[in-house]
Amino acid sequence: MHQRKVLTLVFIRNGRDILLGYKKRGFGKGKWNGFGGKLEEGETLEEAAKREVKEECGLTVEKLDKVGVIDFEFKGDPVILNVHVFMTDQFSGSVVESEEMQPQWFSERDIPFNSMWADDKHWLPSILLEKKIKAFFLFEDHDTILNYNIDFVNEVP
Ligand code: 6U4
Repeated sequence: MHQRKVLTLVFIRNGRDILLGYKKRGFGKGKWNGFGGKLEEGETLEEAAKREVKEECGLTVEKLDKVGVIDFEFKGDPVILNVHVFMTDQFSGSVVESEEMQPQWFSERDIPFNSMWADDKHWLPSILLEKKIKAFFLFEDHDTILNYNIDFVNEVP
């Protein structure tokens, strides 16, 4: 039987720029990623997503758009990561480096896909075009995708 671990992942955009964080520790260390993590006791997905954004890059976000849900399975691992992806262009405060993340704005034309999770290049461009997705990725190891599926949906489940 598979266990599911629910996680959030938030992308913040400002016009044609997108904020990514260079992960300094933990899962995905050494990669550029959106902001997010596990839910704390009693939190909704949105509350958890907002808290993680604040903790990891210093910004306060109000309205989050639900843009995707992605299940990640690692071959031989019973834990499925159930990642809820959000996007927003409404934020306040200033960007601050945290212990976990070094944030940096990137032009949408210059997203460092080679230094991100291998799945990101398959779906992040669609999200930036305001499409919504429901996807599944099976990884062999942290760098290799064995197979995947992406469905475009009107509403993220
Ligand atoms: P702590 O609290 O330190 O144990 P940490 O190891 O930093 O947590 P976690 O679990 O809080 O990580 O968050 C992992 C983050 O990585 C979440 O925002 C989801 C995201 N993530 C996981 N797999 C991903 C993938 N394949 N592609 C991607 N983001 C992914 O773009």
